[in-house]
Amino acid sequence: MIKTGKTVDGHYSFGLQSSRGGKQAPQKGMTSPTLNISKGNLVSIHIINEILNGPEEKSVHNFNIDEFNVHSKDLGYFDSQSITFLADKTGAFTYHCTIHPEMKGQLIVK
Ligand SMILES: [Cu+2]
Repeated sequence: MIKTGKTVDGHYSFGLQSSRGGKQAPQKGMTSPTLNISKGNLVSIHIINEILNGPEEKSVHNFNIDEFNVHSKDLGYFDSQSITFLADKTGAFTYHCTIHPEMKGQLIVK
């Protein structure tokens, strides 16, 4: 499960959320995690946008991995979407939000 968040310096980033549930305080200082998966796996990613919209700042995000044709819709506050794709090639790929160029991380398929 991937959620949106902010880094210490206030930029947007992606973060991981455990699927165990329970209360989690909003985390400051997230950095977009590197996702490691094995080739041939069917990968299911659940994306949720947990950044509240500010008056001057529409917090809308999306999630994309171009090489695997993964493209979420634009997610408003607390919108979520699940995307499943087959990791059918190895390498290092970038996942990113098209709205915020600083929101990106790496997907490693081995
Ligand atoms: Cu974004």
